[in-house]
Amino acid sequence: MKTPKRHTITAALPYANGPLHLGHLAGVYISADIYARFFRSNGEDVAFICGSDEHGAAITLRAKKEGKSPKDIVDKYHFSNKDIFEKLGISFDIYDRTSSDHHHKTAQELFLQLEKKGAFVKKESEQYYDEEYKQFLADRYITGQCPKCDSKGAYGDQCEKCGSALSSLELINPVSTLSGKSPQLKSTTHWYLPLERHEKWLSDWMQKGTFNGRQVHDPKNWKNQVVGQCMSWIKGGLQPRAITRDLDWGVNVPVEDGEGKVLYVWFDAPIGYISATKKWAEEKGKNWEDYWKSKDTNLVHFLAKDNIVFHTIIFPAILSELDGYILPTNVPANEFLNLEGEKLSTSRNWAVWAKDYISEFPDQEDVLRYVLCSIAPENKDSDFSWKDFQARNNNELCSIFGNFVNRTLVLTKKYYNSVTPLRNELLEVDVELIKTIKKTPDNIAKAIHSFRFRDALIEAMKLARAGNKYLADTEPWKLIKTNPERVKTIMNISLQITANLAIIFEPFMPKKALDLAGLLNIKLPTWEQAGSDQLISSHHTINEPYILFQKIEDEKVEEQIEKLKNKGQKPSKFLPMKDEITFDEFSKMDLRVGTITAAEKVEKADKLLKLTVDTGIDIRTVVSGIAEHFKPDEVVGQKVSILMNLAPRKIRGVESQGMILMAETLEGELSFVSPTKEISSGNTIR
Ligand code: B3M
Ligand code: ZN
Repeated sequence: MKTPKRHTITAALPYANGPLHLGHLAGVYISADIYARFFRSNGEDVAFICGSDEHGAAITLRAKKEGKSPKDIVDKYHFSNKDIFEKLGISFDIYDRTSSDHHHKTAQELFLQLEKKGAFVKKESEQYYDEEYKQFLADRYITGQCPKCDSKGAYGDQCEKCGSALSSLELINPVSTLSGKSPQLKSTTHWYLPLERHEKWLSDWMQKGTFNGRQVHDPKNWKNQVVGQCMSWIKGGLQPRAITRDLDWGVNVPVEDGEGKVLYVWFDAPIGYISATKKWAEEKGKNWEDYWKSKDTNLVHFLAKDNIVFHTIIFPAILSELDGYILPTNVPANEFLNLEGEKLSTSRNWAVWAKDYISEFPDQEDVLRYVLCSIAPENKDSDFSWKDFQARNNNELCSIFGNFVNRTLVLTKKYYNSVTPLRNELLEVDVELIKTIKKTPDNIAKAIHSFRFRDALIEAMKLARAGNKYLADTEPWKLIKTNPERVKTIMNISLQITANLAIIFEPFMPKKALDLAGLLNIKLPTWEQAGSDQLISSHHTINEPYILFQKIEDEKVEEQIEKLKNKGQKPSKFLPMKDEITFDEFSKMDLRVGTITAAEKVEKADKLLKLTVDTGIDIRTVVSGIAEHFKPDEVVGQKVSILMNLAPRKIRGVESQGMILMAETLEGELSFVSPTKEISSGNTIR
């Protein structure tokens, strides 16, 4: 099947609750950007759509943890993530946000259309409820064991381990993430998408690429793991999925009995692609419907494997119920990127943050793009290591690409005062090389059309290698003395290759491609011109050469590895690191030196000691869970660190005023945190 000439390219909307790391980039955004840039360079009509996913329990939980409002959280990460994408040259046509009014409006309109059509069923059912927090436990508010893969820590809507979409009632040993207790069941009404109605057509669409009797995509072009995951779901029997939640942050359910409820984040987030397209089209004076309702549009969703079912089952089911919408032509989901041989983990800080890379490797954004594309987890999980990063930069970008370009430019300057020489009669080696120039763009295009971006990059690199080999074999620096006419031909062809490199590398390394065009003193040609051996005319003057790629020294990568090892905590040895706090938040804590002056056991509580503490400014009672480790008379006289301004709490009938700091190992061993020299009670700890 031929790819149409209009493209709606979406990249999964990152949750605006945390910063971007290399896993996000390699998993979704680099491939999506290459794809979008490639079609733009081909002069085709592209809408490259993304934005922040600003709803859902991931956001509200984060806000709660940080004592902020959800709005504070999404504002912070929306703008910082947008900025990172720009710096990395990710060329979204729009980076929208789902908390915007226009998105809410579109999501509500589509909900109402579906509701009117009878695409939902409404039913009352029992849902988990946290009595202590007086809240229903949607999605991430509840965790437990995954019923599909048995791993612990699956969420109420999804297991991140095996990618299964779940309903909270399926979780084994569910626990509320608010109170840490087992939840109660309580009755509530929700709207459901009856997925079982969609089983038949989804299965045909997925396996044969047909929809309503029409061939809409080529199933051979879909990744096995995507079809596999989706089919195993369908074969397991699709269940109705609730698309509303009892939460107060999100898109309100726009019907009378929807009060106090919002749309499920996975219902409104993909609609974010549509609302963003509308906004963009409006600003550009285009018709948004062309991008979502025209059969001539190639709709492609880029995402990582944990988002597959939402884009191959749930969103298509929604689209199929709406009038005139097309279905995705492909969902080329990537697997995961590991880091130095271990699973990436944001909670353990085992990650390379995009903003750190940008500040520590200035002007080397394209190197990161190059490396992440080279190792993209296209069909299986892959690994990023700093040593490999260095090797790819030094041995490929510097020694091959950069070396070839630099020799070409420097020799042109030296021999011809930077003016492109006219070429003479071609030899066999020249003819062969020109053939390579001609076929390279097609090879790249073929790979990109089938979402093999790694192969596409290898094909592009082959031309740089061929150029480098050409110069090494023909040795113009020697020939210049014996056969200067021959050197003119060699340098002319080398300049043509250099211009081709600028075009074919643009999707992968957009800034370097522009730099290269600048060095050649040409406007960056489009893909249609790629493959030509006449891009630079004779007598054209090129610009002053400079080095395009810098070597990365051993110390620089050692530093990165060290940094990672120091901040990243290896699995299971320690508790995961908590989220960042501000200095202000830290300075709110009033910590002081105190002395325990009396201690006794709390009745009927094995773990608790009631301590009397002289804090220098008062004498107070603190209840502390240390009774299994220390006898009362052992601790009298002990200097301690005490958190003074913690709100008083009643523990087993005793009011505790403050908290004693203890160092604790994972095995549960306890030790007091006290000054190492004589400091009297009342002095501050900062
Ligand atoms: N925000 C999930 C994620 O970041 C989600 C993607 C939405 S795409 C419509 O993994
Ligand atoms: Zn699982």
